[in-house]
Amino acid sequence: MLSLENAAFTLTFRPEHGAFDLHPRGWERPAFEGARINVRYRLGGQAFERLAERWPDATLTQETVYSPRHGRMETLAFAGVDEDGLSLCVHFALPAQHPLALWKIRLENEGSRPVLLDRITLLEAGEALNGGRLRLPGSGRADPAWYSHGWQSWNWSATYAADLPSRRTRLGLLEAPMYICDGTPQPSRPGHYSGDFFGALVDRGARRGLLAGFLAQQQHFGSLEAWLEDRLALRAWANGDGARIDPGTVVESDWFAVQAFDLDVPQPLDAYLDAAARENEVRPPSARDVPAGWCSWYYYYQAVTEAAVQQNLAVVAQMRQRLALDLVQIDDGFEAQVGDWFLFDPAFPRGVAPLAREIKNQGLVPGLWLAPFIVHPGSKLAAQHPEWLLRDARGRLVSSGFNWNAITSALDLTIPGALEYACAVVDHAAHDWGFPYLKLDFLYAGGLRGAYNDPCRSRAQVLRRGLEALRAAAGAETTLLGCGVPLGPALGLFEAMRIGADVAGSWQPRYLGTSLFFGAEPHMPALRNAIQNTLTRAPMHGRWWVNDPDCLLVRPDTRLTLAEVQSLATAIAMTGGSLLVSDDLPALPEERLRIVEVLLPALGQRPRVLDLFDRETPARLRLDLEGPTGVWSLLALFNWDDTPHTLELCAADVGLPDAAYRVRSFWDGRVLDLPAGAALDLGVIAPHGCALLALRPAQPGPQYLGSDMHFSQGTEVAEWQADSVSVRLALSLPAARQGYVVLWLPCAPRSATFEGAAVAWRRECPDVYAFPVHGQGVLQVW
Ligand code: 9PG
Repeated sequence: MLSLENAAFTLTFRPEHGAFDLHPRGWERPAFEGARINVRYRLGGQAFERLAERWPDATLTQETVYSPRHGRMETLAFAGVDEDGLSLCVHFALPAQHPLALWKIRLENEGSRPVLLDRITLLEAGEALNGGRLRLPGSGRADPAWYSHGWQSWNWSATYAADLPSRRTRLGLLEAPMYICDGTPQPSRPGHYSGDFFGALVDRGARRGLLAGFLAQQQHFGSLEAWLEDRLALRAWANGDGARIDPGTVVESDWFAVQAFDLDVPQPLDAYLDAAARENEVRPPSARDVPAGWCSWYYYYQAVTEAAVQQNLAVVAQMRQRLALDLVQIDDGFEAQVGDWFLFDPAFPRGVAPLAREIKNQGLVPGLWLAPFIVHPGSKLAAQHPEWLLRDARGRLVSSGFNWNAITSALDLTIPGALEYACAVVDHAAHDWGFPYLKLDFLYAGGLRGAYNDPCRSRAQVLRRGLEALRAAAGAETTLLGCGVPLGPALGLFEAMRIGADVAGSWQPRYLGTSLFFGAEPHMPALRNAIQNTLTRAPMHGRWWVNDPDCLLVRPDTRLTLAEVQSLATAIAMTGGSLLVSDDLPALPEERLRIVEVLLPALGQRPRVLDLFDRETPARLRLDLEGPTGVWSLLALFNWDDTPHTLELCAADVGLPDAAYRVRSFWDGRVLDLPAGAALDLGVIAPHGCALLALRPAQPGPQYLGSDMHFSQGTEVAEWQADSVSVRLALSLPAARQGYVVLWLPCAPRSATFEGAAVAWRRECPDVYAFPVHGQGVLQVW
């Protein structure tokens, strides 16, 4: 028996059983007891399952090593060779500086015959699985739940309580290649769940949880399976995909990590997220890297034309003094066919390079959509290079899913010509057409199950190499947005990442004019599906990349209610990711344009998702802000029900200290008082609607409460000076933005000027006054 320790865990390894215990510091009991590791492979047509305890002549070494990414680590290595000459080594590592336990497995074929790797199980714990134990703290009020992370950008990610079934697509085989990672089980009964890359098992009674997941997916796609029934169980493995390990070659899993966390700390998953960022050498983005702009897709779809782009470009350019959008992104529809990227649709007779120049000439950034790994069966590419397309072992084309009215194919990226073609497309778009921003879509097609030209690569290795090649082709100077891409292998290669399903002009998914059969589909385009991951993947923003929550739609002629549009605007703005409008801008009425205007500039900050582990769709976001006017908390409270609901707010529910607060509600402009120790009645919130509130601890002197000019209700103020009788404040928004600021004043103002000219104020309610201003300038109140 051997033990390792760091500030977060004690790990005890029992070589005679090939099992280990993991005890999080501060927990009354180990989380895992008797957890197992094993490897499944085939050799000479026979299947083997090797458990660590049955490796003969195993050796144990314990040493301190220095990892360039994770610092000093106490490590334990257990190595042995089996009768077939396959050498196995389990490496445990407890980093001194990070509250994580890490382990990985290395296999070396020291025999004379090739080995086919099926899976490396890094964790198997729970009575139902192996006779070991898996326990969370606080048995008394046990209320277990599982945070299930989806495979690629569009996959529904959510926390399931033990009585909820997983959301699964019912579209079957047509869509399976898009949404199901081969190797990840798809359980549908409540209490049994799966996930990709990482997952978290939590106890909502004890408010503690365990994250289990891989730090990277450069070697294998990782799958997880969890059971929340009478006994908890968890299994996590790396999918070997049957890739061949030739004699003399080595395969190593990505690091597997466990983190114990408290559900109510500000960013519970940070230790894991930061470690994965380090492992993949992510360069952390700053708020300046958050794109704001226009995208052609969700109004024009494939019917986009050169003229449509030009008309919208003209509005973006002409409104810069109000809107500050800087990206104009052309989406799907410019190409002759998906796959034929060098041929153009007749609606783009000059191609796209002249548009890139026109966009640049306006001082804006041109962006272009491409789907370099997927191939339409009707493309010239499919006809000219059938040998580049991925096939199964029987030589049949592998489906990439049904889209563009066809069953699509994928490039086999282990064929040099196919990968070179995909890279040439990206290189050309960036450097010859002149697009410094590329949205690379349908990239999951580079990691499907198939009989690859190179049989020694796993799917994740094929995809990772493909993505690395695209990154190199684009050059470091190009901004890459990943879309439809498995998140793990993309880490460190993309500046921005689509983290959810497509948005649409309806709450539920619809197809052929009805939501009857498709209403419950979790991944299809729908407002509800887009917002889901905007909330549940919010913790990644700023750590792994800039999150792309998909576009904002504000036009009035969709099936969305105003409340739903405000919820979308709130979710996008509060989670800090990119902000792209996708309407026909010239046709937008003023009051809808205003919704876009007040979200800019984007804050770019990551909020707390207060109930990430408490509901399938979180309903409470909190962002703590600080500026010249002091400190305040921005809260978004959503009503995701299909019926109107009254909402109450008390400080404790949102983790704020019990005190008296002044509250301004952004979308309706109400100012309310939240007395200490009391609950505030916010009234009725419409179905799928929200309240966006700024809470400030009540003060005796003059106080800034917010404005109707920026959703943050405070970052618009660049300077603030106040004494008991006067206020001076300077605003820093685009000059052409009009609106009013709201102040709490201990006594009625006697006079007020903006930029030296007298202004007429309005009394909103006792002690609260609104002053008309515009985006830049100084307001003085006596
Ligand atoms: C262009 C679009 C837009 C959009 C992308 C992607 O069949 N499907 O499940 C499916 C999902 C998403 C999707 C298309 C089809 O949209 O997310 O922003 O660029 O491609 O074709």
